[in-house]
Amino acid sequence: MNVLRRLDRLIAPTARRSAAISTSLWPNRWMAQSTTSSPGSPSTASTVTAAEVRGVAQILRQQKGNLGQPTSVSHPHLIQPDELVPGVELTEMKDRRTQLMQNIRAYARTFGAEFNGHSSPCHMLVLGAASKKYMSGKIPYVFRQNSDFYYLTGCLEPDAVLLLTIDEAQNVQSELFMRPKDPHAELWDGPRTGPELAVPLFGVTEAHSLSQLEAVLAKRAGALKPHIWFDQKTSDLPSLAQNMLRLSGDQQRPLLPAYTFLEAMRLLKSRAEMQLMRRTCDIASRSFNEVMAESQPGQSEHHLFAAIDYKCRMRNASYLAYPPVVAAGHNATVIHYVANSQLLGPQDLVLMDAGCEYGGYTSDITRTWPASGHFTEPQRTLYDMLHQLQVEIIGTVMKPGGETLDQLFETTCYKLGKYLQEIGLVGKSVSDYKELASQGYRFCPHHVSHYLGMDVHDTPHVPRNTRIVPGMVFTVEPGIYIGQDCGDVPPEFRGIGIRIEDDLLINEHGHVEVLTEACVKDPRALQELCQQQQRKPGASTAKAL
Ligand SMILES: [Mn+2]
Repeated sequence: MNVLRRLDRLIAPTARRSAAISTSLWPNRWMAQSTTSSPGSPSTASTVTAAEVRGVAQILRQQKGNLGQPTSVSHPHLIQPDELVPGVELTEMKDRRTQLMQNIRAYARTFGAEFNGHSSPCHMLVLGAASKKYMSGKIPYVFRQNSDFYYLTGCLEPDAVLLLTIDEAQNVQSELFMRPKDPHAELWDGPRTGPELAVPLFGVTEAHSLSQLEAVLAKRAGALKPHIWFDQKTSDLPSLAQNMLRLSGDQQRPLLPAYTFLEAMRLLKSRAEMQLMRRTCDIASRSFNEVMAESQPGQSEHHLFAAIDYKCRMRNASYLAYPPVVAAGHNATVIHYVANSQLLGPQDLVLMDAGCEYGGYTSDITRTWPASGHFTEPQRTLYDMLHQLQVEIIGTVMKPGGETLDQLFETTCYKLGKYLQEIGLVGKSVSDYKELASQGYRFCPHHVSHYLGMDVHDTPHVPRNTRIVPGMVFTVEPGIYIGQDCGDVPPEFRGIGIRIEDDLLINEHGHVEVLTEACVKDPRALQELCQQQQRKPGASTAKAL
């Protein structure tokens, strides 16, 4: 889309719209939920009894190493005694399932006696796990669980299915459909939890073998006559989608999309999730510092990719959260550069955009630094300007001009245009707010923020004009990219790309926490850090890390 038109669309409405009205674009269901859920507050609807916890602990001891995923008994270095998965207790998983179904029911009730042409007070939600994906033949990609499925179950097995129901009396039942135990398959791929142990491990009401899926779905639907919620488009399991279409036809009920309810819950992090976000951001921050300190001209972008991956994993991250951008010199002007195969030149800036995943939660950092440890004059001018801008934007969060992510973006575009004018990259005659903002957008043609959580671009359907409230985590990532062919910019600035990206949490007290604060970005501190390697004896000849 034309840059100006896009800006026009973005700026004109948000500037006029008050924060209270801006959220009206999001369906009513979001408003209803955002007022009922309270981030960071202790759970009130816990349904796990002490006897249950003791029962689970005993089963885990008996089944040590024989379940389909790590537990506190098999992996005490990763999972605490009360936790189902790293950082999250079973009781929280159960509460999420209950909350989701209550939210759906509350939403439907706002329509009165009839919802979607039916008067049933019952609801059924079906959600599939991710399936295994293959590179070629029998060679699998690394398995990553579907984020929604993991959020609601903590279950790490592929192909499983979750069924949630809420009846007239508001009883929430949860059922899991699991791959059955299979000695031959388990010999190759490792143990499966199986339906029997899924009940105590995941705290569900019932569990079945996957082969019973169709029969059980039909039975529950027949008994409850519920509204049926299923996200067909994002389902990874073709057979489940077929089952659901059949069920929808048999029951004469449309399949209703549930993703907005899940995203509204995932948008606001619980205390446990806040801790996981702090952890994943800290791992990536410290790893970044080491990579920056060790980098030097002559190395390959590829080496820095390997280094950040290695350092994050050594701090117990599962893997990098996305293919990183490691871009030296003018490669940094390509926003999604992922070739990562060029050598670092002596005068190059290096832009690295990388993050890791810890306990299912992602970090997302960008830093730009001089490979040699010394900025050139034009590099330093642009870096100082962008650094100052980024710090100011962080300071604007939850204040006028920063009450939503879109407002942060608008403020960024305007300030960037203004600062570029001050250093002579934008003509002195420009004084109009909109024109300055469009000049800023020309040099930074991407949004300055996205929500962050289990996914890197988390809760993507939550509008970015939603008011920023406690529990939210998002990035602040202004950049400046000047192509080599940018004829109207002084030659010394051409071919420079810089981005500085931090991850922010609004904690339960309403304070802004910069989760990636440990990652060096101050220009003076950055130069000092990057000169460390150069000072070491024998550092004049570049070596691989
Ligand atoms: Mn980002």
